[in-house]
Amino acid sequence: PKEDFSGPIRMTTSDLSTTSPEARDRLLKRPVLRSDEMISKVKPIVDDVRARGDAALLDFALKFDRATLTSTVIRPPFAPKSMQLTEEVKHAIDAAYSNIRKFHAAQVNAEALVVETMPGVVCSRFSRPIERVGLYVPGGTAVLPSTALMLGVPAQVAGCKEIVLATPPRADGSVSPEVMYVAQLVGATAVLKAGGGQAVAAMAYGTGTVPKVDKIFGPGNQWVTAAKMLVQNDTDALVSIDMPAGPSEVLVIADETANPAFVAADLLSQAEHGVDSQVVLVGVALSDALLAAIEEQVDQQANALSRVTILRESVSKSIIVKASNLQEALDFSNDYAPEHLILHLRDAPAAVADVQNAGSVFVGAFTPESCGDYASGTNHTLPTNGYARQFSGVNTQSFQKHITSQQITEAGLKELGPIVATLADCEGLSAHANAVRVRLRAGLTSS
Ligand code: HSO
Ligand code: ZN
Repeated sequence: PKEDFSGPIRMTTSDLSTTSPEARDRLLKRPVLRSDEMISKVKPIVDDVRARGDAALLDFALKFDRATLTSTVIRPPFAPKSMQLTEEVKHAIDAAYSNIRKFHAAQVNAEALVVETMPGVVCSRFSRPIERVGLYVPGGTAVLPSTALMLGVPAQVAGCKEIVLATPPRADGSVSPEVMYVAQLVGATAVLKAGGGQAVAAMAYGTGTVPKVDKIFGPGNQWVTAAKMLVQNDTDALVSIDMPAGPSEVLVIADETANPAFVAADLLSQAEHGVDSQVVLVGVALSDALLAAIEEQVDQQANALSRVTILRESVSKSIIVKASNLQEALDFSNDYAPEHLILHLRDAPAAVADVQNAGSVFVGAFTPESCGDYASGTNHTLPTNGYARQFSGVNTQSFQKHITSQQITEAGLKELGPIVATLADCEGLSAHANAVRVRLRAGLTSS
């Protein structure tokens, strides 16, 4: 059947007061991602890059990006011509960089944590940068210099030595000047002109020209996600990834004080990312009039936006959930665990205390998600698909690892040693007990 492109652009409404627990569970679900299928599709690409290295990358650039490349890696210093921007764009990127840097620099754990757990027993924890990181910056329907900032800035402030920024080349073989400019700002040590699974494979295993990395970050389409999952499970690659990625989402909680135009604009800004974007509005005891005004705004604004075709599809799959009070709305949101949570509430700051699961929270009428997406300072690489229950968004510590250490004095060992020896005896591990007792005996005779 032909799709109807004339009707209003609207979401589907459910009322929690008349929704069964099973139906509520369905509202909380995201569409199923066929990850096994994607992994088997991307595997030949990953294997090919692993086997043939740069030659495979050049072939894939031609096949998938329609770009004829002679080399895949650009090393700094980058040609000024490749980073040419208008003053306005440069100023905007610089301002975003400055805010993101301030917020992420504050997250560097420069000071070691030192705790004397018993007299003479000192435990500490200190951090070190992950030495080599790979940042995937998607290409496709939009250039995403903002993603280059969100991944590059924490890598830079954490002190990573090798920063490989991968992005699909344009058909003329170049990388957008915005992304090149950011690559330079964040101190990228290599720009890899490759996209999809081939970029992930090149960074995971390394090629003749692409440095092998220790951890791969960044959002991407299903190919990128599947390739990240694949290489993460390959002990030969010895590489980790930031988090499982899925389609972008927002959940907006609005009460009667909400401005319908603001609410609609926030829903649409997330819905424009792709046809699979998830957009949820939870209304707190909203009047029919306000609900109708929001729906009217969604339709009106959507029709005036450039990505209306995408919006028509993503909005039609999105939902409005009616809650009778704020607690019910927050419970629903915590169960959904949205990537982004926007609070259009009479007292939005007070509601934050009850947020248990969310990637990032946008508090109050004048805090659009767009600001966090680009320039307020927080990171926009966030857990989707309900993973906000157990994952944090990308942050500076994602680019560090923590090492613990301990130092025990002879007096400290006199206290702690017998405890350890007893526990080792319990486990029947006499060499462990012996490592303590041999010292305690030596200590006794020497003193
Ligand atoms: N909202 C996206 C990030 C982004 N928005 C990039 C605009 N550019 C993450 O869910
Ligand atoms: Zn966005």
